[in-house]
Amino acid sequence: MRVLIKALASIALLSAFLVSPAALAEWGYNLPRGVTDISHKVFEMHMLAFWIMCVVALAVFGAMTYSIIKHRKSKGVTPATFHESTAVEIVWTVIPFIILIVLAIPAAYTLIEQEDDSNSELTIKITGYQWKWEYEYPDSGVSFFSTLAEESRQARVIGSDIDVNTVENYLLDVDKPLVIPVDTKVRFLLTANDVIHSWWIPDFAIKKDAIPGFINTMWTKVNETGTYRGQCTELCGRDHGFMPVVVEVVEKSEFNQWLASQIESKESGQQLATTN
Ligand SMILES: [Cu+2]
Repeated sequence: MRVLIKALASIALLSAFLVSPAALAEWGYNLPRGVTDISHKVFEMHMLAFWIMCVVALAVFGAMTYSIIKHRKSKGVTPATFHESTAVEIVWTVIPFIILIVLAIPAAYTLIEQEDDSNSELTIKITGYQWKWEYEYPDSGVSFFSTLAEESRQARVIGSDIDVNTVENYLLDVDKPLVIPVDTKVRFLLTANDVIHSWWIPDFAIKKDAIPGFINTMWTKVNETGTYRGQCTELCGRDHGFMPVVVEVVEKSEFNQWLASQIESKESGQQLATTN
């Protein structure tokens, strides 16, 4: 009876997984599909590995369950006494080898592509601080800090009496997001000013450590405009959970306007400083 209950529970669990990838993605437990070609490739590789694992699990646990039920002692089955089987050993070496090759080929191609930041159209320098990000557009001299949004900041204080569930994008919102143009290959130069941080946007499938004294590079080319959110993913001290990453992806013309306005406000600020 117990075996039957266990078998039924396993079937129920498996059928929950045997739904389409789209439904899985909507469910919220799966890897996000993302909005870049790289993120799509990462998602497809993840699904390929997932289905291979499902087949392997089904075959292994199926054979195991069948053997346990069919050859149980209470039925008077006596154990086999053979030892070693070259045929079986060849089969269970060759099958995993083939699976590894099938997984390694797309993984190698995607890894190489992920690291290739050549021919980028825009460069942005990202610096991690305890506990905020600085974004710099070296070609235009624009730079600013991006810190936790005021609503989240107030709600996180102990004794604030603000229900965090009422705060939209709690701990995932900033005062000034990074702005990048859509359909443009953007290269990021990543470093930190104090301890190691890590810059991550799940929808772009990019995440890299920001290390003091080192410049790491990564790149993205986003296919859809929108607001994308991520977090610092390297435990960097007391307020590690309070330095989110927000990226605004806008049309190219809108981006140029935004950049021009940033340059303008920077210049007027400088003028104010000299006249005073
Ligand atoms: Cu950090």
